[in-house]
Amino acid sequence: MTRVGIVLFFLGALCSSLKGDLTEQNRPNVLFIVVDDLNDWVGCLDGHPNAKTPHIDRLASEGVLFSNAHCQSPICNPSRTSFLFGTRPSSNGFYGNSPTPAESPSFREEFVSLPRHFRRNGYKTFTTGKLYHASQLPEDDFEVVGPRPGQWIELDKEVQVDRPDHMHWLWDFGPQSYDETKFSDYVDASWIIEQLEEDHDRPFFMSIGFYRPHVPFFSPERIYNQPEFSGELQLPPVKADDRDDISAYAQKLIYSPHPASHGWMEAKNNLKWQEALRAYLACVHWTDEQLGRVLNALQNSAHADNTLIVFFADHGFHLGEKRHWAKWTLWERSTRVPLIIRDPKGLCGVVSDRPVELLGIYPTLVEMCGLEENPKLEGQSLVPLLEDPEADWPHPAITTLYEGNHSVRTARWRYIHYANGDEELYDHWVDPHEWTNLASHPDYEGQLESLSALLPKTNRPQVAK
Ligand SMILES: [Ca+2]
Ligand SMILES: [Ca+2]
Repeated sequence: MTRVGIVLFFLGALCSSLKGDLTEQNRPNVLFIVVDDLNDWVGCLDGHPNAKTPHIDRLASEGVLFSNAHCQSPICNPSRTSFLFGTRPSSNGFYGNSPTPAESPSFREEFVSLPRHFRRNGYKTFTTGKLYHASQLPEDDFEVVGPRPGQWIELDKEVQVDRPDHMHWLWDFGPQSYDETKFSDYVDASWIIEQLEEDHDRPFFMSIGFYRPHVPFFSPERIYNQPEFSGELQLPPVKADDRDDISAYAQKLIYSPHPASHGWMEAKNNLKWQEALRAYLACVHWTDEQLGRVLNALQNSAHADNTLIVFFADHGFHLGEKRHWAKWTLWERSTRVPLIIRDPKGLCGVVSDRPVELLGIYPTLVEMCGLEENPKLEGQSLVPLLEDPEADWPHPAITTLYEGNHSVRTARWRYIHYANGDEELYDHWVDPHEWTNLASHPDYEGQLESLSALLPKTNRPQVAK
Protein backbone atom coordinates (compact mmCIF):
# COMPACT_ATOMS: atom_id res chain seq x y z
CA MET A 1 0.00 0.00 0.00
CA THR A 2 1.37 3.45 -0.89
CA ARG A 3 1.97 6.19 1.67
CA VAL A 4 -1.17 7.97 0.49
CA GLY A 5 -3.09 4.71 0.54
CA ILE A 6 -2.22 4.15 4.19
CA VAL A 7 -3.45 7.64 5.11
CA LEU A 8 -6.67 7.09 3.17
CA PHE A 9 -7.15 3.69 4.83
CA PHE A 10 -7.03 5.18 8.32
CA LEU A 11 -9.29 8.06 7.32
CA GLY A 12 -11.72 5.42 6.13
CA ALA A 13 -11.72 3.76 9.50
CA LEU A 14 -12.68 7.08 11.03
CA CYS A 15 -15.42 8.31 8.74
CA SER A 16 -17.34 5.31 7.45
CA SER A 17 -20.99 5.12 8.39
CA LEU A 18 -23.89 2.77 7.91
CA LYS A 19 -26.07 3.05 4.81
CA GLY A 20 -29.73 3.79 5.31
CA ASP A 21 -32.57 1.94 3.60
CA LEU A 22 -33.20 2.96 0.01
CA THR A 23 -36.71 3.83 -1.10
CA GLU A 24 -38.10 5.41 -4.25
CA GLN A 25 -38.42 8.67 -2.34
CA ASN A 26 -34.77 8.89 -1.37
CA ARG A 27 -32.99 7.46 -4.38
CA PRO A 28 -29.61 9.15 -4.60
CA ASN A 29 -28.63 11.63 -7.28
CA VAL A 30 -25.62 10.81 -9.45
CA LEU A 31 -22.83 13.15 -10.49
CA PHE A 32 -20.96 11.35 -13.27
CA ILE A 33 -17.57 12.86 -14.09
CA VAL A 34 -15.43 11.57 -16.98
CA VAL A 35 -11.96 12.88 -17.79
CA ASP A 36 -10.37 12.41 -21.21
CA ASP A 37 -6.98 10.63 -21.39
CA LEU A 38 -6.04 10.94 -17.70
CA ASN A 39 -3.49 8.39 -16.49
CA ASP A 40 -2.28 7.92 -12.91
CA TRP A 41 -0.49 11.28 -12.75
CA VAL A 42 -2.73 12.29 -9.86
CA GLY A 43 -1.62 12.73 -6.26
CA CYS A 44 -3.60 9.88 -4.72
CA LEU A 45 -2.14 7.37 -7.21
CA ASP A 46 1.47 8.58 -6.80
CA GLY A 47 2.00 8.48 -10.59
CA HIS A 48 4.30 11.51 -10.90
CA PRO A 49 6.02 13.54 -8.17
CA ASN A 50 4.92 16.85 -9.71
CA ALA A 51 1.26 15.95 -10.15
CA LYS A 52 -0.87 18.55 -8.36
CA THR A 53 -4.45 17.35 -7.92
CA PRO A 54 -5.78 18.46 -4.52
CA HIS A 55 -9.43 18.05 -5.54
CA ILE A 56 -9.07 14.54 -6.97
CA ASP A 57 -7.19 13.65 -3.78
CA ARG A 58 -9.94 15.17 -1.65
CA LEU A 59 -12.54 13.14 -3.52
CA ALA A 60 -10.48 9.98 -2.91
CA SER A 61 -10.39 10.82 0.80
CA GLU A 62 -14.20 11.00 0.76
CA GLY A 63 -14.85 7.80 -1.17
CA VAL A 64 -13.34 4.55 -2.43
CA LEU A 65 -10.31 4.83 -4.72
CA PHE A 66 -9.77 1.91 -7.12
CA SER A 67 -6.01 1.74 -7.67
CA ASN A 68 -6.15 -1.08 -10.25
CA ALA A 69 -9.01 0.02 -12.53
CA HIS A 70 -8.90 -0.54 -16.30
CA CYS A 71 -10.76 0.64 -19.38
CA GLN A 72 -12.24 -1.85 -21.87
CA SER A 73 -10.69 -0.10 -24.86
CA PRO A 74 -7.71 2.28 -25.03
CA ILE A 75 -9.56 4.47 -27.56
CA CYS A 76 -12.17 7.16 -26.80
CA ASN A 77 -15.25 5.97 -28.69
CA PRO A 78 -15.11 2.23 -27.90
CA SER A 79 -14.18 2.88 -24.25
CA ARG A 80 -17.08 5.28 -23.80
CA THR A 81 -19.49 3.04 -25.69
CA SER A 82 -18.47 0.17 -23.40
CA PHE A 83 -19.01 1.92 -20.06
CA LEU A 84 -22.09 3.81 -21.27
CA PHE A 85 -23.83 0.70 -22.62
CA GLY A 86 -22.38 -1.85 -20.19
CA THR A 87 -21.02 -4.20 -22.85
CA ARG A 88 -17.54 -5.18 -24.02
CA PRO A 89 -16.17 -4.03 -27.40
CA SER A 90 -15.98 -7.73 -28.31
CA SER A 91 -19.74 -8.01 -27.68
CA ASN A 92 -20.93 -4.70 -29.17
CA GLY A 93 -18.57 -4.37 -32.17
CA PHE A 94 -17.38 -0.82 -31.42
CA TYR A 95 -13.58 -0.87 -31.86
CA GLY A 96 -12.62 2.49 -33.39
CA ASN A 97 -13.67 6.12 -33.27
CA SER A 98 -16.31 5.67 -35.97
CA PRO A 99 -19.20 5.11 -35.98
CA THR A 100 -20.45 6.48 -32.68
CA PRO A 101 -23.57 5.09 -30.96
CA ALA A 102 -25.47 8.21 -32.14
CA GLU A 103 -24.78 7.05 -35.70
CA SER A 104 -25.97 3.49 -35.01
CA PRO A 105 -29.73 3.39 -34.34
CA SER A 106 -29.88 -0.40 -34.60
CA PHE A 107 -27.27 -0.70 -31.85
CA ARG A 108 -29.34 1.59 -29.63
CA GLU A 109 -32.36 -0.61 -30.20
CA GLU A 110 -30.34 -3.57 -28.93
CA PHE A 111 -28.68 -1.88 -25.94
CA VAL A 112 -29.90 0.79 -23.49
CA SER A 113 -27.39 3.42 -22.40
CA LEU A 114 -26.74 4.26 -18.77
CA PRO A 115 -28.26 7.77 -18.93
CA ARG A 116 -31.25 6.46 -20.88
CA HIS A 117 -31.77 3.75 -18.26
CA PHE A 118 -31.74 6.38 -15.53
CA ARG A 119 -34.20 8.52 -17.50
CA ARG A 120 -36.53 5.56 -17.99
CA ASN A 121 -36.40 5.03 -14.23
CA GLY A 122 -37.65 8.53 -13.49
CA TYR A 123 -34.40 10.45 -13.19
CA LYS A 124 -33.87 13.92 -14.61
CA THR A 125 -30.79 13.56 -16.84
CA PHE A 126 -28.30 16.34 -17.65
CA THR A 127 -25.06 16.44 -19.63
CA THR A 128 -22.34 18.80 -20.71
CA GLY A 129 -18.89 18.42 -22.26
CA LYS A 130 -17.53 15.21 -23.73
CA LEU A 131 -19.48 12.22 -22.54
CA TYR A 132 -19.85 10.45 -25.84
CA HIS A 133 -17.00 10.61 -28.32
CA ALA A 134 -17.10 13.69 -30.55
CA SER A 135 -19.85 14.96 -28.22
CA GLN A 136 -22.41 13.14 -30.34
CA LEU A 137 -25.43 12.46 -28.18
CA PRO A 138 -27.89 9.70 -28.99
CA GLU A 139 -31.51 10.80 -28.87
CA ASP A 140 -33.43 10.19 -25.65
CA ASP A 141 -30.46 10.02 -23.28
CA PHE A 142 -30.77 13.49 -21.79
CA GLU A 143 -33.59 15.74 -20.75
CA VAL A 144 -31.32 18.78 -20.34
CA VAL A 145 -28.30 19.35 -22.56
CA GLY A 146 -25.75 21.99 -21.62
CA PRO A 147 -23.03 23.64 -23.61
CA ARG A 148 -20.66 21.48 -25.58
CA PRO A 149 -18.30 24.20 -26.76
CA GLY A 150 -15.53 21.75 -27.49
CA GLN A 151 -17.23 19.90 -30.31
CA TRP A 152 -14.11 17.86 -30.77
CA ILE A 153 -12.77 19.35 -33.99
CA GLU A 154 -13.35 22.84 -32.59
CA LEU A 155 -11.56 21.93 -29.40
CA ASP A 156 -10.40 25.18 -27.83
CA LYS A 157 -9.31 26.26 -31.29
CA GLU A 158 -9.63 29.89 -30.37
CA VAL A 159 -6.93 29.56 -27.73
CA GLN A 160 -4.48 28.04 -30.18
CA VAL A 161 -1.61 29.90 -31.79
CA ASP A 162 0.21 28.67 -34.85
CA ARG A 163 3.66 27.42 -33.88
CA PRO A 164 5.76 26.00 -36.68
CA ASP A 165 7.89 23.87 -34.34
CA HIS A 166 4.81 21.84 -33.39
CA MET A 167 3.79 19.23 -35.81
CA HIS A 168 0.04 19.17 -35.87
CA TRP A 169 -2.82 21.32 -34.64
CA LEU A 170 -3.98 18.51 -32.32
CA TRP A 171 -0.51 17.34 -31.25
CA ASP A 172 0.43 20.65 -29.72
CA PHE A 173 1.18 21.72 -26.17
CA GLY A 174 1.99 24.77 -24.13
CA PRO A 175 0.60 27.73 -22.18
CA GLN A 176 -2.21 29.84 -23.59
CA SER A 177 -2.84 33.49 -22.81
CA TYR A 178 -6.51 33.23 -23.76
CA ASP A 179 -9.19 34.21 -21.19
CA GLU A 180 -9.43 31.08 -19.06
CA THR A 181 -13.16 31.48 -18.45
CA LYS A 182 -13.62 30.74 -22.16
CA PHE A 183 -11.87 27.34 -22.05
CA SER A 184 -14.30 24.49 -22.71
CA ASP A 185 -13.82 22.80 -19.35
CA TYR A 186 -14.39 26.05 -17.48
CA VAL A 187 -17.60 26.74 -19.41
CA ASP A 188 -18.92 23.20 -18.87
CA ALA A 189 -18.08 23.24 -15.14
CA SER A 190 -19.88 26.58 -14.79
CA TRP A 191 -23.00 25.13 -16.39
CA ILE A 192 -23.02 22.07 -14.12
CA ILE A 193 -22.53 24.35 -11.10
CA GLU A 194 -25.67 26.28 -12.11
CA GLN A 195 -27.65 23.02 -12.28
CA LEU A 196 -26.34 21.91 -8.87
CA GLU A 197 -27.44 25.20 -7.34
CA GLU A 198 -31.04 24.57 -8.44
CA ASP A 199 -33.72 22.58 -6.63
CA HIS A 200 -34.91 19.52 -8.57
CA ASP A 201 -38.27 17.78 -8.17
CA ARG A 202 -36.83 14.35 -9.03
CA PRO A 203 -33.51 12.58 -8.48
CA PHE A 204 -30.98 13.61 -11.09
CA PHE A 205 -28.24 11.98 -13.16
CA MET A 206 -25.83 14.75 -14.10
CA SER A 207 -22.79 14.09 -16.30
CA ILE A 208 -19.84 16.26 -17.17
CA GLY A 209 -17.01 15.23 -19.49
CA PHE A 210 -13.76 17.18 -19.19
CA TYR A 211 -11.68 17.46 -22.38
CA ARG A 212 -8.27 17.98 -20.84
CA PRO A 213 -5.69 16.49 -20.49
CA HIS A 214 -6.46 15.17 -24.02
CA VAL A 215 -4.23 16.75 -26.68
CA PRO A 216 -3.67 19.56 -27.45
CA PHE A 217 -2.15 20.02 -23.98
CA PHE A 218 -3.32 23.62 -23.61
CA SER A 219 -3.77 25.20 -20.22
CA PRO A 220 -3.90 28.81 -19.08
CA GLU A 221 -0.54 30.52 -18.52
CA ARG A 222 -1.41 30.94 -14.84
CA ILE A 223 -1.40 27.14 -14.47
CA TYR A 224 1.52 26.33 -16.76
CA ASN A 225 3.80 28.79 -14.95
CA GLN A 226 3.23 27.38 -11.47
CA PRO A 227 6.51 26.34 -9.84
CA GLU A 228 5.53 22.65 -9.60
CA PHE A 229 5.65 22.37 -13.38
CA SER A 230 8.87 24.28 -14.09
CA GLY A 231 12.46 23.09 -14.00
CA GLU A 232 13.58 19.63 -15.04
CA LEU A 233 10.78 17.11 -14.56
CA GLN A 234 11.20 13.43 -13.76
CA LEU A 235 10.93 11.44 -16.98
CA PRO A 236 9.01 8.15 -16.98
CA PRO A 237 11.38 5.14 -16.88
CA VAL A 238 12.04 3.86 -20.40
CA LYS A 239 14.13 0.88 -21.52
CA ALA A 240 15.90 1.43 -24.83
CA ASP A 241 15.42 -2.11 -26.17
CA ASP A 242 12.02 -2.65 -24.53
CA ARG A 243 10.19 -3.43 -27.74
CA ASP A 244 12.67 -6.03 -28.97
CA ASP A 245 10.70 -8.82 -27.23
CA ILE A 246 7.28 -8.14 -28.77
CA SER A 247 6.08 -9.52 -32.07
CA ALA A 248 6.10 -7.84 -35.45
CA TYR A 249 2.30 -8.03 -35.40
CA ALA A 250 2.17 -6.12 -32.11
CA GLN A 251 4.66 -3.54 -33.39
CA LYS A 252 2.48 -2.93 -36.42
CA LEU A 253 -0.78 -2.78 -34.47
CA ILE A 254 0.44 -0.13 -32.05
CA TYR A 255 -0.28 3.21 -33.56
CA SER A 256 1.81 6.27 -32.77
CA PRO A 257 0.69 9.58 -34.20
CA HIS A 258 3.30 10.89 -36.58
CA PRO A 259 5.44 12.79 -35.88
CA ALA A 260 4.98 12.45 -32.13
CA SER A 261 7.49 9.63 -32.17
CA HIS A 262 9.55 8.98 -29.10
CA GLY A 263 12.68 9.87 -31.05
CA TRP A 264 11.27 13.33 -31.81
CA MET A 265 10.51 13.79 -28.13
CA GLU A 266 14.04 12.71 -27.13
CA ALA A 267 15.85 14.98 -29.60
CA LYS A 268 17.90 17.94 -28.35
CA ASN A 269 18.36 16.49 -24.86
CA ASN A 270 14.66 15.59 -24.38
CA LEU A 271 13.52 19.11 -25.20
CA LYS A 272 10.01 18.25 -26.47
CA TRP A 273 9.64 15.42 -23.93
CA GLN A 274 10.13 17.89 -21.07
CA GLU A 275 7.76 20.40 -22.69
CA ALA A 276 5.08 17.75 -23.20
CA LEU A 277 5.36 16.49 -19.61
CA ARG A 278 5.04 20.00 -18.27
CA ALA A 279 2.03 20.76 -20.45
CA TYR A 280 0.32 17.46 -19.56
CA LEU A 281 0.84 18.00 -15.81
CA ALA A 282 -0.49 21.55 -16.19
CA CYS A 283 -3.59 20.26 -18.00
CA VAL A 284 -4.18 17.67 -15.28
CA HIS A 285 -4.02 20.46 -12.70
CA TRP A 286 -6.31 22.67 -14.79
CA THR A 287 -8.90 19.88 -14.94
CA ASP A 288 -8.48 19.31 -11.22
CA GLU A 289 -9.27 22.99 -10.61
CA GLN A 290 -12.49 22.68 -12.61
CA LEU A 291 -13.38 19.52 -10.70
CA GLY A 292 -12.80 21.46 -7.47
CA ARG A 293 -15.27 24.14 -8.55
CA VAL A 294 -17.89 21.45 -9.21
CA LEU A 295 -17.23 19.61 -5.93
CA ASN A 296 -17.45 22.85 -3.95
CA ALA A 297 -20.75 23.70 -5.61
CA LEU A 298 -22.16 20.28 -4.73
CA GLN A 299 -20.88 20.55 -1.16
CA ASN A 300 -22.60 23.94 -0.76
CA SER A 301 -25.85 22.75 -2.33
CA ALA A 302 -28.95 21.06 -0.95
CA HIS A 303 -27.88 17.85 -2.73
CA ALA A 304 -24.58 17.23 -0.91
CA ASP A 305 -25.81 14.45 1.36
CA ASN A 306 -27.73 12.49 -1.28
CA THR A 307 -25.49 12.54 -4.35
CA LEU A 308 -23.19 9.73 -5.46
CA ILE A 309 -20.08 10.80 -7.34
CA VAL A 310 -18.36 8.64 -9.92
CA PHE A 311 -15.06 10.03 -11.18
CA PHE A 312 -12.83 8.31 -13.74
CA ALA A 313 -10.97 8.59 -17.06
CA ASP A 314 -11.90 6.92 -20.34
CA HIS A 315 -8.40 5.37 -20.68
CA GLY A 316 -4.79 6.06 -19.74
CA PHE A 317 -2.01 7.77 -21.66
CA HIS A 318 1.63 7.07 -22.48
CA LEU A 319 4.12 9.93 -22.19
CA GLY A 320 7.08 7.93 -23.48
CA GLU A 321 6.60 4.72 -21.48
CA LYS A 322 7.56 1.76 -23.65
CA ARG A 323 8.79 4.36 -26.18
CA HIS A 324 5.19 5.15 -27.01
CA TRP A 325 2.98 8.25 -27.00
CA ALA A 326 -0.77 8.51 -26.46
CA LYS A 327 -2.93 5.38 -26.12
CA TRP A 328 -3.84 2.60 -28.59
CA THR A 329 -1.90 -0.13 -26.72
CA LEU A 330 -2.85 -3.05 -24.48
CA TRP A 331 -0.20 -2.09 -21.91
CA GLU A 332 -0.71 -0.72 -18.41
CA ARG A 333 -0.25 2.95 -19.35
CA SER A 334 -3.13 2.79 -21.81
CA THR A 335 -5.51 0.61 -19.81
CA ARG A 336 -5.13 1.83 -16.23
CA VAL A 337 -7.28 4.73 -15.11
CA PRO A 338 -8.17 6.55 -11.90
CA LEU A 339 -11.60 5.53 -10.58
CA ILE A 340 -13.22 6.97 -7.46
CA ILE A 341 -16.74 6.35 -6.20
CA ARG A 342 -18.03 8.53 -3.40
CA ASP A 343 -21.18 7.54 -1.56
CA PRO A 344 -21.96 10.10 1.15
CA LYS A 345 -23.49 7.28 3.19
CA GLY A 346 -20.69 4.80 2.48
CA LEU A 347 -17.03 4.18 3.24
CA CYS A 348 -14.64 7.01 2.69
CA GLY A 349 -10.89 7.29 2.38
CA VAL A 350 -10.22 3.66 1.50
CA VAL A 351 -8.35 2.07 -1.41
CA SER A 352 -9.24 -1.12 -3.26
CA ASP A 353 -6.43 -2.69 -5.30
CA ARG A 354 -8.66 -5.32 -6.92
CA PRO A 355 -8.56 -5.40 -10.75
CA VAL A 356 -11.81 -3.74 -11.80
CA GLU A 357 -13.31 -2.60 -15.08
CA LEU A 358 -15.10 0.60 -16.11
CA LEU A 359 -17.71 -1.86 -17.34
CA GLY A 360 -18.63 -2.29 -13.68
CA ILE A 361 -19.82 1.30 -13.29
CA TYR A 362 -23.22 0.75 -14.96
CA PRO A 363 -24.31 -2.23 -12.80
CA THR A 364 -22.86 -0.51 -9.72
CA LEU A 365 -25.05 2.54 -10.23
CA VAL A 366 -28.10 0.43 -11.04
CA GLU A 367 -27.61 -1.37 -7.72
CA MET A 368 -26.79 1.72 -5.65
CA CYS A 369 -29.79 3.65 -6.99
CA GLY A 370 -32.22 0.73 -6.84
CA LEU A 371 -33.09 0.84 -10.56
CA GLU A 372 -34.62 -2.04 -12.46
CA GLU A 373 -31.96 -4.41 -13.76
CA ASN A 374 -30.67 -4.29 -17.33
CA PRO A 375 -30.12 -7.91 -18.40
CA LYS A 376 -27.64 -6.96 -21.14
CA LEU A 377 -24.97 -5.73 -18.73
CA GLU A 378 -21.72 -7.73 -18.78
CA GLY A 379 -19.79 -6.00 -15.98
CA GLN A 380 -19.50 -6.90 -12.32
CA SER A 381 -21.10 -4.51 -9.83
CA LEU A 382 -18.44 -2.90 -7.63
CA VAL A 383 -20.79 -2.70 -4.64
CA PRO A 384 -19.07 -5.63 -2.81
CA LEU A 385 -15.78 -3.66 -2.97
CA LEU A 386 -17.48 -0.42 -1.93
CA GLU A 387 -18.61 -2.25 1.20
CA ASP A 388 -15.32 -4.14 1.72
CA PRO A 389 -12.41 -2.97 -0.48
CA GLU A 390 -10.51 -6.18 0.30
CA ALA A 391 -13.39 -8.55 -0.48
CA ASP A 392 -12.67 -11.65 -2.58
CA TRP A 393 -12.66 -10.61 -6.23
CA PRO A 394 -11.98 -13.37 -8.75
CA HIS A 395 -12.71 -11.19 -11.79
CA PRO A 396 -10.01 -9.99 -14.22
CA ALA A 397 -10.04 -6.67 -16.08
CA ILE A 398 -10.14 -7.14 -19.85
CA THR A 399 -9.18 -4.56 -22.49
CA THR A 400 -9.66 -4.91 -26.24
CA LEU A 401 -7.76 -3.11 -29.01
CA TYR A 402 -9.51 -3.57 -32.35
CA GLU A 403 -11.09 -6.89 -33.26
CA GLY A 404 -9.60 -9.96 -31.62
CA ASN A 405 -6.74 -8.35 -29.64
CA HIS A 406 -7.21 -8.59 -25.87
CA SER A 407 -5.40 -8.01 -22.61
CA VAL A 408 -6.28 -9.75 -19.35
CA ARG A 409 -5.17 -8.01 -16.14
CA THR A 410 -5.33 -9.87 -12.84
CA ALA A 411 -3.90 -8.83 -9.48
CA ARG A 412 -0.48 -10.13 -10.58
CA TRP A 413 -0.41 -10.64 -14.35
CA ARG A 414 -0.97 -8.90 -17.62
CA TYR A 415 -1.57 -11.34 -20.43
CA ILE A 416 -1.99 -10.09 -24.01
CA HIS A 417 -3.34 -12.23 -26.82
CA TYR A 418 -3.28 -10.75 -30.31
CA ALA A 419 -5.67 -11.80 -33.07
CA ASN A 420 -2.90 -13.70 -34.91
CA GLY A 421 -2.05 -15.75 -31.80
CA ASP A 422 1.00 -13.78 -30.61
CA GLU A 423 1.23 -13.36 -26.85
CA GLU A 424 2.81 -11.24 -24.15
CA LEU A 425 2.98 -11.94 -20.42
CA TYR A 426 4.15 -9.55 -17.70
CA ASP A 427 4.53 -10.19 -13.97
CA HIS A 428 3.47 -7.03 -12.13
CA TRP A 429 4.85 -8.29 -8.85
CA VAL A 430 8.40 -7.83 -10.15
CA ASP A 431 7.94 -5.87 -13.41
CA PRO A 432 5.55 -2.92 -12.96
CA HIS A 433 6.78 -1.29 -16.20
CA GLU A 434 6.02 -4.40 -18.28
CA TRP A 435 9.57 -4.58 -19.65
CA THR A 436 10.09 -8.35 -19.73
CA ASN A 437 7.78 -10.40 -21.93
CA LEU A 438 7.65 -13.87 -20.35
CA ALA A 439 5.31 -15.44 -22.92
CA SER A 440 7.96 -17.55 -24.65
CA HIS A 441 9.53 -18.80 -21.40
CA PRO A 442 8.65 -22.48 -20.75
CA ASP A 443 8.17 -21.86 -17.00
CA TYR A 444 5.01 -19.87 -17.71
CA GLU A 445 3.07 -22.28 -19.91
CA GLY A 446 0.59 -22.94 -17.11
CA GLN A 447 0.01 -19.22 -16.59
CA LEU A 448 -0.60 -18.70 -20.31
CA GLU A 449 -3.12 -21.51 -20.32
CA SER A 450 -5.11 -20.29 -17.30
CA LEU A 451 -5.04 -16.64 -18.40
CA SER A 452 -6.05 -17.42 -21.98
CA ALA A 453 -9.15 -19.18 -20.61
CA LEU A 454 -10.33 -15.72 -19.43
CA LEU A 455 -10.33 -14.18 -22.93
CA PRO A 456 -13.69 -13.09 -24.38
CA LYS A 457 -15.40 -16.00 -26.12
CA THR A 458 -16.94 -13.90 -28.88
CA ASN A 459 -15.37 -11.31 -31.19
CA ARG A 460 -18.23 -9.46 -32.80
CA PRO A 461 -17.34 -7.91 -36.17
CA GLN A 462 -16.94 -4.13 -36.35
CA VAL A 463 -20.39 -2.54 -36.26
CA ALA A 464 -21.56 -0.96 -39.49
CA LYS A 465 -22.50 2.71 -39.70
CA1 LIG B 1 -9.98 9.60 -24.50
CA1 LIG C 1 10.27 -5.61 -23.41
